[in-house]
Amino acid sequence: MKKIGILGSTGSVGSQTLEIIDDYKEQFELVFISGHSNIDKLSKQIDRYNPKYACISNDDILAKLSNQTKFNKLYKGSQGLSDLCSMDVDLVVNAISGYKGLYLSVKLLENNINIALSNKESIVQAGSILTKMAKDRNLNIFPVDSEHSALWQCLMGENQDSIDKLILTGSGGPFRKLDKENFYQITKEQALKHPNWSMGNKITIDSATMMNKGFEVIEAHHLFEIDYNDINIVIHPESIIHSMVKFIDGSIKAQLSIPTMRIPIQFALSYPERIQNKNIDFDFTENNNFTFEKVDYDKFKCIKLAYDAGKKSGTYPAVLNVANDMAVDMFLKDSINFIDIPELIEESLNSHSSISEPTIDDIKETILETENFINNYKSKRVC
Ligand code: MN3
Repeated sequence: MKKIGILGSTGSVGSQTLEIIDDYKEQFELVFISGHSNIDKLSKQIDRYNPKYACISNDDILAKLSNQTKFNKLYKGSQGLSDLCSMDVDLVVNAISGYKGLYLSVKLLENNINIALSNKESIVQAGSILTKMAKDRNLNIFPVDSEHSALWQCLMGENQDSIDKLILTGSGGPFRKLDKENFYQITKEQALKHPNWSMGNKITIDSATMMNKGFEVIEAHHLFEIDYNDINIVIHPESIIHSMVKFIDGSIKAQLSIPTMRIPIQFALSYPERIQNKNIDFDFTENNNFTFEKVDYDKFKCIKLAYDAGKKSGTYPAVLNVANDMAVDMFLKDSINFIDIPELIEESLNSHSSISEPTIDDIKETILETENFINNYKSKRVC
Protein backbone atom coordinates (compact mmCIF):
# COMPACT_ATOMS: atom_id res chain seq x y z
CA MET A 1 0.00 0.00 0.00
CA LYS A 2 1.49 3.33 -1.05
CA LYS A 3 0.69 6.24 1.22
CA ILE A 4 -0.03 9.33 -0.85
CA GLY A 5 -0.50 13.02 -0.05
CA ILE A 6 -1.76 15.66 -2.46
CA LEU A 7 -0.82 19.33 -2.31
CA GLY A 8 -3.33 21.29 -4.38
CA SER A 9 -6.12 18.73 -4.58
CA THR A 10 -8.79 21.07 -5.96
CA GLY A 11 -6.93 21.81 -9.21
CA SER A 12 -7.18 19.74 -12.36
CA VAL A 13 -4.23 17.39 -11.65
CA GLY A 14 -5.10 17.16 -7.95
CA SER A 15 -8.70 16.18 -8.65
CA GLN A 16 -7.68 13.54 -11.18
CA THR A 17 -5.15 12.16 -8.71
CA LEU A 18 -7.96 11.71 -6.20
CA GLU A 19 -10.03 9.80 -8.76
CA ILE A 20 -7.14 7.45 -9.48
CA ILE A 21 -6.47 6.80 -5.78
CA ASP A 22 -10.17 6.11 -5.32
CA ASP A 23 -10.24 3.69 -8.28
CA TYR A 24 -7.32 1.68 -6.89
CA LYS A 25 -8.00 1.59 -3.18
CA GLU A 26 -6.08 -1.66 -2.72
CA GLN A 27 -2.91 0.04 -3.88
CA PHE A 28 -3.09 3.58 -2.58
CA GLU A 29 -3.95 5.12 0.74
CA LEU A 30 -4.92 8.79 0.81
CA VAL A 31 -3.20 10.55 3.70
CA PHE A 32 -3.79 14.24 3.06
CA ILE A 33 -5.16 16.83 0.68
CA SER A 34 -4.87 20.60 0.59
CA GLY A 35 -6.81 23.34 -1.13
CA HIS A 36 -6.45 27.06 -1.48
CA SER A 37 -9.48 29.13 -2.43
CA ASN A 38 -11.95 26.57 -3.75
CA ILE A 39 -13.33 25.65 -0.35
CA ASP A 40 -16.58 24.14 -1.70
CA LYS A 41 -14.66 21.70 -3.81
CA LEU A 42 -12.30 20.87 -0.95
CA SER A 43 -15.24 20.26 1.32
CA LYS A 44 -16.77 17.87 -1.22
CA GLN A 45 -13.45 16.10 -1.66
CA ILE A 46 -13.18 15.60 2.10
CA ASP A 47 -16.61 13.95 2.17
CA ARG A 48 -16.08 11.90 -0.95
CA TYR A 49 -12.50 10.67 -0.46
CA ASN A 50 -12.10 10.78 3.29
CA PRO A 51 -8.44 11.80 3.68
CA LYS A 52 -6.87 11.52 7.14
CA TYR A 53 -5.87 15.17 7.10
CA ALA A 54 -6.74 18.28 5.13
CA CYS A 55 -5.21 21.72 4.93
CA ILE A 56 -6.99 24.96 4.11
CA SER A 57 -5.40 28.32 3.40
CA ASN A 58 -6.74 30.43 6.29
CA ASP A 59 -9.15 30.87 9.17
CA ASP A 60 -11.57 33.01 7.20
CA ILE A 61 -12.69 30.10 5.13
CA LEU A 62 -12.68 27.68 8.04
CA ALA A 63 -16.25 28.64 8.94
CA LYS A 64 -17.41 27.64 5.47
CA LEU A 65 -16.02 24.15 5.86
CA SER A 66 -18.99 22.10 6.98
CA ASN A 67 -17.06 18.93 7.75
CA GLN A 68 -14.20 20.33 9.83
CA THR A 69 -15.18 18.23 12.82
CA LYS A 70 -14.18 15.07 10.94
CA PHE A 71 -10.55 15.74 11.67
CA ASN A 72 -8.36 15.28 14.67
CA LYS A 73 -6.42 18.08 13.25
CA LEU A 74 -7.23 20.41 10.43
CA TYR A 75 -4.16 22.17 9.12
CA LYS A 76 -4.07 25.80 8.14
CA GLY A 77 -2.01 28.18 6.03
CA SER A 78 1.62 27.89 5.06
CA GLN A 79 2.55 26.35 8.42
CA GLY A 80 -0.12 23.72 7.81
CA LEU A 81 1.24 22.92 4.35
CA SER A 82 4.69 22.69 5.79
CA ASP A 83 3.44 20.29 8.49
CA LEU A 84 1.86 18.07 5.84
CA CYS A 85 5.26 17.84 4.14
CA SER A 86 6.72 16.09 7.17
CA MET A 87 4.09 13.35 7.45
CA ASP A 88 4.68 9.66 7.06
CA VAL A 89 3.91 9.19 3.34
CA ASP A 90 5.62 7.43 0.43
CA LEU A 91 4.86 9.95 -2.24
CA VAL A 92 3.44 13.45 -2.44
CA VAL A 93 1.84 14.86 -5.56
CA ASN A 94 2.85 18.51 -5.64
CA ALA A 95 0.09 20.00 -7.76
CA ILE A 96 0.11 23.48 -6.24
CA SER A 97 -0.05 26.10 -8.92
CA GLY A 98 2.49 28.93 -9.09
CA TYR A 99 5.98 29.68 -7.87
CA LYS A 100 5.28 29.14 -4.17
CA GLY A 101 5.12 25.40 -4.83
CA LEU A 102 8.92 25.44 -4.78
CA TYR A 103 9.19 25.77 -1.00
CA LEU A 104 7.05 22.70 -0.54
CA SER A 105 9.15 20.67 -2.97
CA VAL A 106 12.21 21.60 -0.93
CA LYS A 107 10.46 20.69 2.31
CA LEU A 108 9.43 17.30 0.94
CA LEU A 109 12.94 16.42 -0.16
CA GLU A 110 14.36 17.62 3.17
CA ASN A 111 11.99 15.17 4.83
CA ASN A 112 13.07 12.36 2.49
CA ILE A 113 9.75 12.12 0.64
CA ASN A 114 9.51 11.27 -3.06
CA ILE A 115 7.67 13.77 -5.22
CA ALA A 116 5.33 13.38 -8.16
CA LEU A 117 5.84 16.84 -9.56
CA SER A 118 3.13 18.74 -11.34
CA ASN A 119 4.28 22.13 -10.05
CA LYS A 120 6.72 22.82 -12.88
CA GLU A 121 7.64 26.16 -11.31
CA SER A 122 9.67 24.24 -8.71
CA ILE A 123 12.01 22.82 -11.31
CA VAL A 124 12.05 25.92 -13.48
CA GLN A 125 13.20 28.10 -10.57
CA ALA A 126 15.48 25.75 -8.72
CA GLY A 127 16.08 22.77 -10.99
CA SER A 128 19.74 22.27 -10.09
CA ILE A 129 19.07 22.50 -6.36
CA LEU A 130 16.12 20.11 -6.36
CA THR A 131 17.69 17.49 -8.62
CA LYS A 132 20.89 17.57 -6.57
CA MET A 133 18.94 17.25 -3.30
CA ALA A 134 17.03 14.29 -4.71
CA LYS A 135 20.20 12.61 -5.96
CA ASP A 136 22.08 13.11 -2.68
CA ARG A 137 19.20 11.63 -0.71
CA ASN A 138 18.39 8.86 -3.15
CA LEU A 139 14.92 10.24 -3.76
CA ASN A 140 12.85 10.51 -6.90
CA ILE A 141 11.17 13.42 -8.58
CA PHE A 142 8.67 11.76 -10.90
CA PRO A 143 7.30 13.92 -13.69
CA VAL A 144 3.53 14.27 -13.93
CA ASP A 145 3.49 16.51 -16.99
CA SER A 146 2.50 14.54 -20.12
CA GLU A 147 5.63 15.55 -22.08
CA HIS A 148 8.08 14.64 -19.33
CA SER A 149 6.25 11.44 -18.54
CA ALA A 150 6.62 10.59 -22.24
CA LEU A 151 10.35 11.37 -22.21
CA TRP A 152 10.80 9.42 -18.97
CA GLN A 153 9.09 6.38 -20.51
CA CYS A 154 11.10 6.67 -23.76
CA LEU A 155 14.36 6.90 -21.81
CA MET A 156 13.80 3.84 -19.63
CA GLY A 157 16.51 1.27 -20.14
CA GLU A 158 18.62 3.63 -22.26
CA ASN A 159 22.11 5.00 -21.59
CA GLN A 160 22.62 8.72 -21.26
CA ASP A 161 25.35 8.53 -23.93
CA SER A 162 22.89 7.10 -26.45
CA ILE A 163 20.64 10.15 -26.42
CA ASP A 164 20.97 12.47 -29.37
CA LYS A 165 18.12 14.84 -28.55
CA LEU A 166 14.80 15.24 -26.82
CA ILE A 167 11.86 16.32 -28.95
CA LEU A 168 9.12 17.98 -26.92
CA THR A 169 5.77 18.16 -28.65
CA GLY A 170 3.30 20.97 -28.15
CA SER A 171 -0.20 21.54 -29.45
CA GLY A 172 0.65 25.12 -30.38
CA GLY A 173 -2.23 26.47 -28.30
CA PRO A 174 -5.23 28.46 -29.53
CA PHE A 175 -3.21 31.07 -31.50
CA ARG A 176 -1.11 28.80 -33.65
CA LYS A 177 -2.85 30.03 -36.79
CA LEU A 178 -3.41 33.64 -35.77
CA ASP A 179 -1.15 36.23 -37.47
CA LYS A 180 1.27 38.02 -35.22
CA GLU A 181 -0.23 41.36 -36.32
CA ASN A 182 -3.47 40.38 -34.60
CA PHE A 183 -1.97 39.31 -31.30
CA TYR A 184 -2.66 42.69 -29.70
CA GLN A 185 -6.41 42.02 -30.01
CA ILE A 186 -6.35 38.72 -28.11
CA THR A 187 -8.89 38.68 -25.30
CA LYS A 188 -8.86 36.78 -22.04
CA GLU A 189 -11.79 34.64 -23.19
CA GLN A 190 -9.95 33.59 -26.35
CA ALA A 191 -6.75 32.84 -24.47
CA LEU A 192 -8.61 30.69 -21.96
CA LYS A 193 -9.89 28.31 -24.65
CA HIS A 194 -7.35 25.56 -25.14
CA PRO A 195 -8.00 23.28 -28.15
CA ASN A 196 -7.03 19.93 -26.53
CA TRP A 197 -6.55 20.13 -22.79
CA SER A 198 -8.80 21.37 -20.04
CA MET A 199 -6.60 22.86 -17.30
CA GLY A 200 -6.46 25.66 -14.73
CA ASN A 201 -6.41 29.31 -15.87
CA LYS A 202 -2.73 29.99 -15.25
CA ILE A 203 -1.44 27.06 -17.29
CA THR A 204 -4.02 27.67 -20.04
CA ILE A 205 -2.66 31.20 -20.53
CA ASP A 206 0.88 29.77 -20.41
CA SER A 207 -0.15 27.44 -23.23
CA ALA A 208 -1.55 30.34 -25.24
CA THR A 209 1.70 32.34 -24.92
CA MET A 210 3.63 29.05 -25.22
CA MET A 211 5.60 29.95 -22.09
CA ASN A 212 4.38 26.58 -20.90
CA LYS A 213 6.50 24.90 -23.57
CA GLY A 214 9.44 27.11 -22.62
CA PHE A 215 9.10 26.01 -18.99
CA GLU A 216 8.93 22.42 -20.16
CA VAL A 217 12.25 22.83 -21.97
CA ILE A 218 13.86 24.01 -18.72
CA GLU A 219 12.16 21.20 -16.82
CA ALA A 220 13.41 18.58 -19.31
CA HIS A 221 16.95 19.99 -19.09
CA HIS A 222 17.01 19.43 -15.33
CA LEU A 223 15.05 16.20 -15.06
CA PHE A 224 16.98 14.37 -17.77
CA GLU A 225 20.31 16.26 -17.67
CA ILE A 226 20.27 17.21 -21.34
CA ASP A 227 21.93 20.28 -22.85
CA TYR A 228 19.53 23.00 -23.99
CA ASN A 229 20.89 22.73 -27.53
CA ASP A 230 19.73 19.12 -27.63
CA ILE A 231 16.14 19.88 -26.64
CA ASN A 232 13.88 20.71 -29.57
CA ILE A 233 10.21 21.58 -29.79
CA VAL A 234 7.89 20.48 -32.56
CA ILE A 235 4.26 21.51 -32.89
CA HIS A 236 1.91 18.54 -33.05
CA PRO A 237 -1.64 19.92 -32.90
CA GLU A 238 -3.33 16.53 -32.39
CA SER A 239 -1.59 15.97 -29.01
CA ILE A 240 -1.30 12.21 -29.50
CA ILE A 241 2.49 11.94 -29.44
CA HIS A 242 3.39 13.37 -26.03
CA SER A 243 7.13 13.69 -26.76
CA MET A 244 9.98 11.77 -28.36
CA VAL A 245 13.63 10.88 -27.92
CA LYS A 246 16.03 10.58 -30.83
CA PHE A 247 19.02 8.33 -30.20
CA ILE A 248 22.51 8.56 -31.73
CA ASP A 249 21.85 5.67 -34.12
CA GLY A 250 18.94 7.58 -35.68
CA SER A 251 16.22 5.60 -33.92
CA ILE A 252 13.35 7.59 -32.43
CA LYS A 253 11.09 6.50 -29.58
CA ALA A 254 7.77 8.20 -28.96
CA GLN A 255 5.09 7.79 -26.32
CA LEU A 256 1.50 8.01 -27.53
CA SER A 257 -2.00 7.96 -26.12
CA ILE A 258 -5.22 9.90 -26.34
CA PRO A 259 -4.79 13.31 -24.66
CA THR A 260 -5.54 12.49 -21.02
CA MET A 261 -3.65 13.41 -17.87
CA ARG A 262 -4.88 10.20 -16.31
CA ILE A 263 -2.00 8.17 -17.79
CA PRO A 264 0.94 10.38 -16.71
CA ILE A 265 -0.53 10.95 -13.23
CA GLN A 266 -1.24 7.27 -12.76
CA PHE A 267 2.21 6.22 -13.93
CA ALA A 268 3.88 8.63 -11.48
CA LEU A 269 1.80 7.04 -8.69
CA SER A 270 2.24 3.42 -9.71
CA TYR A 271 5.87 3.44 -10.96
CA PRO A 272 7.62 1.03 -11.46
CA GLU A 273 4.36 -0.91 -11.99
CA ARG A 274 1.72 -0.12 -14.55
CA ILE A 275 -1.95 -0.40 -13.61
CA GLN A 276 -4.71 -1.45 -15.94
CA ASN A 277 -6.90 1.22 -17.52
CA LYS A 278 -9.75 -0.64 -19.13
CA ASN A 279 -11.42 2.33 -20.76
CA ILE A 280 -8.46 3.87 -22.52
CA ASP A 281 -7.87 2.63 -26.04
CA PHE A 282 -6.49 4.10 -29.23
CA ASP A 283 -7.63 3.45 -32.78
CA PHE A 284 -4.90 4.30 -35.27
CA THR A 285 -7.22 3.90 -38.24
CA GLU A 286 -9.56 6.53 -36.84
CA ASN A 287 -6.82 8.85 -35.61
CA ASN A 288 -4.62 8.60 -38.67
CA ASN A 289 -3.71 12.21 -39.20
CA PHE A 290 -0.56 13.14 -37.27
CA THR A 291 0.81 16.51 -38.33
CA PHE A 292 3.90 18.47 -37.32
CA GLU A 293 4.91 22.11 -37.69
CA LYS A 294 7.84 24.33 -36.83
CA VAL A 295 7.63 26.63 -33.83
CA ASP A 296 7.23 30.32 -34.68
CA TYR A 297 9.69 31.86 -32.22
CA ASP A 298 8.94 35.30 -33.51
CA LYS A 299 5.25 34.99 -32.67
CA PHE A 300 5.77 33.12 -29.41
CA LYS A 301 8.49 35.22 -27.85
CA CYS A 302 8.07 33.52 -24.48
CA ILE A 303 9.72 30.33 -25.73
CA LYS A 304 12.85 32.23 -26.69
CA LEU A 305 12.87 34.04 -23.34
CA ALA A 306 12.70 30.66 -21.61
CA TYR A 307 15.53 29.10 -23.63
CA ASP A 308 17.70 32.18 -22.99
CA ALA A 309 16.94 32.30 -19.26
CA GLY A 310 17.58 28.56 -18.99
CA LYS A 311 20.92 28.77 -20.80
CA LYS A 312 22.03 31.77 -18.77
CA SER A 313 20.90 29.81 -15.68
CA GLY A 314 21.68 31.22 -12.20
CA THR A 315 18.66 33.11 -10.93
CA TYR A 316 17.36 34.05 -14.41
CA PRO A 317 14.87 31.16 -14.61
CA ALA A 318 13.38 32.24 -11.27
CA VAL A 319 12.87 35.76 -12.61
CA LEU A 320 11.33 34.31 -15.77
CA ASN A 321 8.94 32.28 -13.71
CA VAL A 322 7.83 34.90 -11.20
CA ALA A 323 7.53 37.65 -13.82
CA ASN A 324 5.43 35.31 -15.94
CA ASP A 325 3.25 34.32 -13.01
CA MET A 326 2.54 37.95 -12.18
CA ALA A 327 2.14 39.06 -15.81
CA VAL A 328 -0.41 36.29 -16.40
CA ASP A 329 -2.27 37.36 -13.29
CA MET A 330 -2.31 40.95 -14.54
CA PHE A 331 -3.61 39.79 -17.92
CA LEU A 332 -6.35 37.77 -16.23
CA LYS A 333 -7.30 40.89 -14.25
CA ASP A 334 -7.42 42.93 -17.48
CA SER A 335 -4.59 45.22 -16.43
CA ILE A 336 -2.26 44.35 -19.34
CA ASN A 337 -2.68 43.05 -22.90
CA PHE A 338 -1.72 39.62 -24.13
CA ILE A 339 1.30 40.99 -26.00
CA ASP A 340 2.52 42.78 -22.87
CA ILE A 341 3.16 39.45 -21.13
CA PRO A 342 6.50 38.69 -22.85
CA GLU A 343 7.49 42.38 -22.75
CA LEU A 344 7.04 42.57 -19.00
CA ILE A 345 9.00 39.35 -18.51
CA GLU A 346 11.81 40.58 -20.73
CA GLU A 347 12.04 43.86 -18.82
CA SER A 348 12.22 41.96 -15.54
CA LEU A 349 15.00 39.74 -16.89
CA ASN A 350 16.94 42.70 -18.25
CA SER A 351 16.83 44.56 -14.96
CA HIS A 352 18.05 41.55 -12.97
CA SER A 353 21.66 40.80 -11.97
CA SER A 354 21.88 37.05 -11.73
CA ILE A 355 23.57 35.04 -9.02
CA SER A 356 25.35 31.95 -10.34
CA GLU A 357 24.84 28.68 -8.48
CA PRO A 358 22.17 30.17 -6.24
CA THR A 359 20.98 28.74 -2.93
CA ILE A 360 17.29 28.51 -2.04
CA ASP A 361 17.73 31.77 -0.09
CA ASP A 362 19.13 33.47 -3.20
CA ILE A 363 16.10 32.28 -5.09
CA LYS A 364 13.76 33.57 -2.39
CA GLU A 365 15.55 36.92 -2.61
CA THR A 366 15.19 36.91 -6.40
CA ILE A 367 11.49 36.13 -6.11
CA LEU A 368 10.98 39.13 -3.79
CA GLU A 369 13.04 41.36 -6.03
CA THR A 370 11.02 40.36 -9.08
CA GLU A 371 7.74 40.84 -7.22
CA ASN A 372 8.86 44.34 -6.30
CA PHE A 373 9.94 45.11 -9.82
CA ILE A 374 6.55 44.12 -11.20
CA ASN A 375 4.61 45.87 -8.45
CA ASN A 376 6.52 49.08 -9.20
CA TYR A 377 5.74 48.63 -12.85
CA LYS A 378 2.07 48.19 -11.95
CA SER A 379 1.92 51.38 -9.90
CA LYS A 380 3.71 53.32 -12.66
CA ARG A 381 1.08 52.19 -15.13
CA VAL A 382 -1.73 53.36 -12.91
CA CYS A 383 -0.31 56.93 -12.75
MN1 MN3 B 1 2.68 19.68 -20.56
